Amino acid sequence: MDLKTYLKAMAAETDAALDRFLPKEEQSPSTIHSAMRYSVFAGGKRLRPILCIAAAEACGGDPGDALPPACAVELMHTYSLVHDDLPAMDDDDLRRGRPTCHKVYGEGMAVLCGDALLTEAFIVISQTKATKRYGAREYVAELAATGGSLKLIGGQVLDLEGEGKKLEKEDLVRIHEAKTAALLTTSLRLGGMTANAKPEKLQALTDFGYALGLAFQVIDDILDVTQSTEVLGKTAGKDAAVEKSTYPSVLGLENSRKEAAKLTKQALDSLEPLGKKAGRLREIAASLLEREY
Ligand code: GRG
Repeated sequence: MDLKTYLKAMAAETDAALDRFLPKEEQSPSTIHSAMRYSVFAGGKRLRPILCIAAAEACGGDPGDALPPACAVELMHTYSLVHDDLPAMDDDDLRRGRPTCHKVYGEGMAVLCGDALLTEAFIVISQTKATKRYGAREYVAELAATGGSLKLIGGQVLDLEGEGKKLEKEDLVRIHEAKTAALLTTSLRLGGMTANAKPEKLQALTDFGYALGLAFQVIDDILDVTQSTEVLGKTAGKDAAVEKSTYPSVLGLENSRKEAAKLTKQALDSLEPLGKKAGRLREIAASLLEREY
């Protein structure tokens, strides 16, 4: 299967599983279930679930077993986007090509929607099949650590406190290793865990996720200044408008491109211990460097 077909197929598998896991829209109180489904099925790339499934395959596992954690990381990701878009945070009107959750359902409902998606992530991950090394306790602990104040929330705090300030590259790394890289890393590790991966393999996935996550964020910052709102499905040029320090504003555009390439190479090198089975992860990493949205 070529990469394009694989990405489409795994995104479709994830969507079908999310549809099964999430409460139906008609389920009372329907407003919250409608808001949850509106935000989840808004056309995201499903990168984190795909990385989870591909990591399971890279460790010799069954992609079907990786679906609960794949859905759980997408639910956590979607919650973070819904909350990040709120007026009290980034105050965005557009996400995944549609009006943001609070624009459609109101701020109170968007807060609850994010809370419900985060909680649902734990309901879903608790259904992951146990292997010899890992059970519900390990899966839940892994996801919880990523959502907590040392990772996603902590990164968001640094991000909020950095607004309007001139940050150094090291500050950007500190923010994005806690946000973007942390969730990508956990997506990969959870996939590896469903394949009963040995600690050395999980370490390789951790190193890969760290470098890939930072590369993904550098590219995200580049696209914010080089792409249109239509292509991105979110407001382009937003970072500069709110005086947020980004890789292009700190390093310049050309050096940011070099940084993304360097981090992608670092990510690819980290996959060495996984051998040939990690071919799909290699393809995904290389394709992300070329992405246009
Ligand atoms: C708890 C409010 C709160 C925040 C946690 C992760 C995070 C911190 C906030 C998310 C907001 C954000 C813009 C993070 C940067 C990560 C990023 C590049 C998100 C976009 O990911 P894509 O491109 O989005 O994979 P799709 O829509 O394709 O899923």
